[in-house]
Amino acid sequence: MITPHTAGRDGEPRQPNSLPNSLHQSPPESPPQSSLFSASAPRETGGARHTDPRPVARGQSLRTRLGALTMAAAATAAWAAAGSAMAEGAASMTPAPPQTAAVDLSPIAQAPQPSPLPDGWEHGAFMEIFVRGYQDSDGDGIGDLRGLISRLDYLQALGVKGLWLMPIQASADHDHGYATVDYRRIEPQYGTLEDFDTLIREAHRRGIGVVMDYILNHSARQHPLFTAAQSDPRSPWRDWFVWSQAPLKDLQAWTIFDQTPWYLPDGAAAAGSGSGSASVPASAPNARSKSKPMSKPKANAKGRSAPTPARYFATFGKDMPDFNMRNPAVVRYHEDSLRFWLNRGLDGYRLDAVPHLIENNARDWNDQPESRVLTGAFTRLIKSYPKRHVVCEATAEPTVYAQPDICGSAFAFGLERAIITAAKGDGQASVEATAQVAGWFTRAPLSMATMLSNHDIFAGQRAWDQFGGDEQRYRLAAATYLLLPGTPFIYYGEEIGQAGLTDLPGDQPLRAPMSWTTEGGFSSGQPFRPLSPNRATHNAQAQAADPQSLLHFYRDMLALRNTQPSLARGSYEQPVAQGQVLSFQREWQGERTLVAINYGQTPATLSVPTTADVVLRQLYPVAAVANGAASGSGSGSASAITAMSSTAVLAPCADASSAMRAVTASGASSAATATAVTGTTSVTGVTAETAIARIPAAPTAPTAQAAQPAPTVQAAQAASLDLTLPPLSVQVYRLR
Ligand SMILES: [Ca+2]
Ligand SMILES: [Ca+2]
Repeated sequence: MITPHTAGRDGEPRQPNSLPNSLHQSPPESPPQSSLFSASAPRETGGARHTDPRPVARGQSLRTRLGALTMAAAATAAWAAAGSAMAEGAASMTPAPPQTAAVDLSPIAQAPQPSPLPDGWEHGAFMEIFVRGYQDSDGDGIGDLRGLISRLDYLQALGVKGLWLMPIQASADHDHGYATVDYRRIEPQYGTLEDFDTLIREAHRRGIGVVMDYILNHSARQHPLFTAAQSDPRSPWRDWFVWSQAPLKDLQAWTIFDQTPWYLPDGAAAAGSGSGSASVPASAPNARSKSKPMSKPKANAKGRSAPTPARYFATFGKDMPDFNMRNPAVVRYHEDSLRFWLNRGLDGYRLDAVPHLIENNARDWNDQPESRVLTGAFTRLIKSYPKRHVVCEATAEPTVYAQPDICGSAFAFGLERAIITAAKGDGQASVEATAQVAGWFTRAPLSMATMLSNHDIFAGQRAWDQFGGDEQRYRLAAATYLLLPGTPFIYYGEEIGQAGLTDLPGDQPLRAPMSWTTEGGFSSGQPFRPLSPNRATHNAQAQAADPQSLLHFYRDMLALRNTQPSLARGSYEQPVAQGQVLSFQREWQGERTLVAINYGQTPATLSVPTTADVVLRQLYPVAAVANGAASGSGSGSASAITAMSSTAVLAPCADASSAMRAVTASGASSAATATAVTGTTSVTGVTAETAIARIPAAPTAPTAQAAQPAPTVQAAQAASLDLTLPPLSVQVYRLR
């Protein structure tokens, strides 16, 4: 989604016909598709043959006065048809829609495209990348695919396992890319299909998957099909979009994002003055509106002069007209276009704005049941390819869209605000937010996508700006979402604390060029947008050289995810919110980890329910003893666990021997075999010793554990760990 007020603001009409026709290269696995090479579309094949066979449903779809029951009946009919279209293979499709010289509309069959990625790759952290702002390779000031390819080593070193590319298909807006003009062409400013293929290959070589945005709901106003549709009501593509000839007063009930979604097309003033002759070419600017109006019965469209000009429907503002997703031809076109990229090895999609696919009336336009059904069908198509991932943008009901029958994953909108509020540490607000964070994944699918912020201002400013440059609290927020369940999406530059811009409209402050060096390092030419104001201190090069940097902190967190499967894909258990302290445990195939975060300014002691005889191994912070830099206390040291009765106390200590002394001095039961040994852990190449202590079983615990009925064993052997957490700290343990 892109917020309407900024959409397409610099969207000068493009000239799609003038673009290099590089798309006329089928992937090697695809069967020859001669229709790809059609130079032009035979006009006579258009019109009625491709008219939506469900005029009743379509005609009713936007009528504001119809009751919900009528809507439901119409929708059922519509979705019986659409569903069968989704179920069909491309090869068995009904005749292809007429071609236009400007865009490839040909059917695309599924070509087997195995994935070289490891199972479960999608549980690793992703990076959301705005290609325009990432790295320019040729000095034109605009980021491109070759630039991104040159930064794959950086991304691999950071530990990301997936990339989400904001739209890279040809678009009209010259910025965010959500106004698509060709779904099967790379944005020329970004490169070519060959560059895309290279990107996929090079990413895969580094164990990184690539998903990209796909905008189902709308195209650009400059999309050739829309320009044809708006200029001729009898265009074969008229019904690919949503129209109404209802009087304006009847449309006033519609308000989406504080504005009307109904717009007059270009040249609308002349509507109704043309000849209406069947011989009028598609491009005739004065063609009379003869289309079946979306909100009027078919019988009203008999060639009489229309009382009002038809308006098109556009959820996200006039520059991005909604597709008519009740038209099976539109659905098929998207199916084919999705396959186009999957056949080339793409690893999945971020599906944009899916609750907006279908509208029913002025009240029922958001998250309609039909949108869920359709989204689920697209997801199934994508996942019919091996190891493909789908993540949806569904602000309405993210947890619902994350269900396997719809998207499987969806962004956890709302969680980001709770995390940031908790981490800001501001009194009661922080306490309440901590509880919200702790409870989130008790109610939400663990497959959700998490983040701190993204390219949309509705999801907040860049994290740096939200924290006012408080890097310590920034780290707590990062640790929270990088260690919680879900697939985390880091917003490019977040890992170096890149600041947003000021004095720019809309979302633009969020999308500055990536800060690679003190000078910027983004382009040898004039960047398309000002560079981030804090690049002198917060750039990738400087932070890579500083082990204490935010970048290294992100690397550490991702290394934990990448080395502890429980943190990447494990369960979510024993959440505790105790004031400004959060803790939870994760478990995967017998591996159990414990995360504890103190958002408070003062030390905290956290009682963590666990079982007796547990072994804790500190994974983070990594002890510094291996480097001979051990300190006797603080978050950088190892910890020892002491046992007193059934309560274990975790106290910082420098190394294993002091851990042992601490255990002994604590008065642990002499009968118990309290032990402390040194262990070795390797995190991102940092090898360090950590202290491991065994908590002896509580004296009262039954000795014949296996003989006890499970419920009582659990109760009898319950113990608790009292973790001592320094202010503003993160601790991660492995429990065994
Ligand atoms: Ca460039
Ligand atoms: Ca829509």
